[in-house]
Amino acid sequence: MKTIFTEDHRLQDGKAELIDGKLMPCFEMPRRAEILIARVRDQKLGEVLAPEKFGADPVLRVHKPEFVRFLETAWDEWVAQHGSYDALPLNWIAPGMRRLLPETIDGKLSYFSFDAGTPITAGTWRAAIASAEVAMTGMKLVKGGERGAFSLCRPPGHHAGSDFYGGYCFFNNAAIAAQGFRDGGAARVAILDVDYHHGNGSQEIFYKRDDVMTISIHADPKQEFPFFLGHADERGEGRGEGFHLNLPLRWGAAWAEYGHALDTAMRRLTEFSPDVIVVSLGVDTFEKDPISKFKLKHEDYLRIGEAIAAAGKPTLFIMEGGYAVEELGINAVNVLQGFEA
Ligand code: SP5
Ligand code: ZN
Repeated sequence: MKTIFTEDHRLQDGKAELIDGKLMPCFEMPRRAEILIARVRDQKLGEVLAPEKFGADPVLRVHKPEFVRFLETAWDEWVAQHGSYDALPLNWIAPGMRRLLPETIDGKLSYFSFDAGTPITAGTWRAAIASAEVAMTGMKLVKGGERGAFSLCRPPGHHAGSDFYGGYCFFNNAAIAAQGFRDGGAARVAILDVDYHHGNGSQEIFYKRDDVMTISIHADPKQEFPFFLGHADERGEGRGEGFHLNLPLRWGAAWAEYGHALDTAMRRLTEFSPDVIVVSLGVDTFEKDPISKFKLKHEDYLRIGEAIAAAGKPTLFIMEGGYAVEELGINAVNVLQGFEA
């Protein structure tokens, strides 16, 4: 299958994130994409294409204009206030407080974010737009008749919601592509999220809708980031009720548990009968992932790809997480090769 990739991902190169009570080098680093594209080339997965230009228009189909405007100017506002180093928020809203947009950059960062793991840098805006363009170019390929395509997105997207960023994500690439399919004439789109972390942004964006189903298999939010969404009883709201599925697994889950959840996910997906599948492809479920606690092995990723292929739908793979950097390429490309087998 074809891969969409751009070097512009390097423009997001954060220095540090707050994790385990310490400022540590960012786990979400440019080397991740280098390893991924190297594996795609080594394995001769297929042609590698540069993204087309789409600008901010498709981003504005799922994100609020004030949020998009904020990300465009956040770095400059931060530099004017503090100087030229990465921007991180320091505090967030608590129950009983009022969600009013502050005037100053520190307040705006707090307003539009949900963690201190996602630094805004000089290149964040351009990298995030480029990542969305990688997703949209993959969307166009699949819409144009490709059975599968791999959008090698970086930075990732599935934690970003309609008006917030966090979890290393700025724009929700999978949601942007899913909306792109809808706008291009698809009646029903399913987002299948296999990243270790719950796809809270994707769920938030589509929760009240029945045209884009979200299904996520992830570490139980009772134990794991992002903690406040992704519980099994969340099934959608209004027209969306019954069109959103969460399959949380406990820390330590290995293929036995994972494969069972994937069967459940694919059964519900198939019943929905989408025109197209968007896969939020995180491989931080790997046994050696440094920030995660599932136990998947290299060969399990082939099984994930095969299970997705069995649905028999055109499928767009959107890269999300995975931090065992040196083995990232093996796991992600195994999913794609399992799909193609
Ligand atoms: C796209 C994606 O995978 N984002 C993940 C964001 C995770 N943020 C930090 C989670 C912290 C979990 N605790 C780490 C323990 C390591 N010792
Ligand atoms: Zn993740």
